[in-house]
Order: sequence, then C-alpha cells, then structure tokens
Amino acid sequence: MKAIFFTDVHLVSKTNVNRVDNLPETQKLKLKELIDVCSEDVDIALSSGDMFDRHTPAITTMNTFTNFAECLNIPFILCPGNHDLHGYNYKTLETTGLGYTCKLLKTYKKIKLFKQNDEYMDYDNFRIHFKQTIDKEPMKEFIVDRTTNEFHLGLIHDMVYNIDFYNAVTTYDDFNTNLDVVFNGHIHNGHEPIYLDDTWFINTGSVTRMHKPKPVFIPRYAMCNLKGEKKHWVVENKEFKCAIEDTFNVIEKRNFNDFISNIESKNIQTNALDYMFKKAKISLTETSFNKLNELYDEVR
Ligand SMILES: [Mn+2]
Repeated sequence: MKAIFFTDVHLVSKTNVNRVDNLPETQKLKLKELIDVCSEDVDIALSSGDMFDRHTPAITTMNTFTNFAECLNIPFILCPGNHDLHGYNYKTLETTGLGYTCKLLKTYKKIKLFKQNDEYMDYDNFRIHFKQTIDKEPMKEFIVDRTTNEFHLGLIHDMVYNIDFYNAVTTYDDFNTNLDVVFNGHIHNGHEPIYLDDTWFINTGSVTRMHKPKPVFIPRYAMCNLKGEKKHWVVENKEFKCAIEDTFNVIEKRNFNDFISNIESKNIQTNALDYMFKKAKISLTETSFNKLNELYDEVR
C-alpha cells in the first residue's frame, strides 16, 4: 500500500502578519500539489489534524478544505487536532468547522474523520487506529490488538516526538507501542522518518509556517511505500515544490528584535526601582515624589 501523509495545514482566511505572501492562496497551492501527487499512484491519504487554524473557520476556508477533499480521488483518513477542536473537547466535534465539513463530505464515502470513540478503520490488510489526546498530559503508550489485520498504523495529535523540551514530551524511545507506524503532528518542525524498535515514527511537521522557523525548514509531506519487509519500507519526506522560502516578513521581525534588545539593555544598566524613581522625579510634583519616597523608604 502507498500512503501519503501530511499534517497541521492550519487553513486560514487571512494572511498572517509574519508573511508577505497571500497565505490562504499559498495554502491552496500546497493542497493542489497534494492532489497532483495523489493522482499518480497513491492509495490513501492520512493526516494528523489541525486542518484548520481555528475550530470556527470562515466559510471561505471551509470551502478550501471541501474543494480539496472533493478533488482527492482516494480515501482520506484524518483525526482532529487541538486547533480543530474547542478546548480539546471531542464531544463537540460536529459543531466545529472540521466536524461539520467532514459530516457533509461523508456522503461521498471517501473521507473518514476519527471521532472520540472511534478506534480504527480497515484498509486492505492495514488497520488504521486512532487515539485521542488528553489535554495537558503527553500520551505515554499506544497499544493495539494485533490479532486481526497484518499491519497496524496509528494516527495521533500529541506531544510525542524524537526530542524532549520542557519535560512536556514523550520521546519515541519512551513511547510504548506495538504499532507498525505512528503518524503524528502537533509539533510543527517535524523530522525525517525514524525506524525504532520495529516502529516507524513519522512527523513531517506543519504544512504551513506561521513565522520564519529556526532552523528554517521547507514544509513537507511523507510518501510511504508500505510494501515488503517492514524495516525496508520506503518512507520519505518530500518538500513541497510550491514552498518558497522568501515568504516571511523579515523586517517586521528585526524591528521586534531591536525592541526586545533595547528593553534588555535598559534592564542591565539600572535596577527597576531606581529607574522608576528617576522617571518619577521628572514627572511627579515635589509633594507626590516625597510621598512616594516615604512609601518606598523601607524597601530601598
Ligand atoms: Mn498544529
């Protein structure tokens, strides 16, 4: 089976302040590229959520998504991300932009959005499993029943990643799973495919960059050729051809950095209380300034 995977598209209706291009149009180009790639020889499309940037997207944004899903001539299986949901509440999924559009699109029978209590769906000898995210707690394990189907794939949108930061992540070597592939999004930088203890870990990173990332990466999707012996499966990240690097508003960013470093240098030159008194002496009347001196006498 050949699967395409992409995640965190974050469809928006307006251009982000950090970008100089027309972001909704750039996002349409990326989706068009995915449609073109899928028309060749791909069996299914998988996505780990955050299709929309907010749970109440504009109608124009929902149109971008439904047009994409209609043009995609292969089954499309996805799960919701935190941006698709209202406060990680899977119960209200149908009232979100993603839940509503997928409910309508289901009449075409090509789309499957995992809901709270959905555990899996089958495709040939593959079973695609879903596990919901519990807010504020990274997922520790994803163990499935392997008595049916030959291969087992998992879709999640969670703090599971190859490296830890702020002790908020379950790293792949600590993640307890018997899946053949774990597809994840949420952490937008992504990484090259990793094969660890009989499991492939795929996170291509976000399709949309809201600001210039450090280090800079080109948005990617993964082409997964799941044929033959598992450890020799050809799983590759592919860069979007339409992603050009100079889409960011670099001047805006530099101004902001100047502003921050200015504050920092002021902090180094004097302590906050002395700074306040220096300013107060200029702007307050003598009586008020004396009163302030009196009040702060003990702490100075
Ligand atoms: Mn996201």
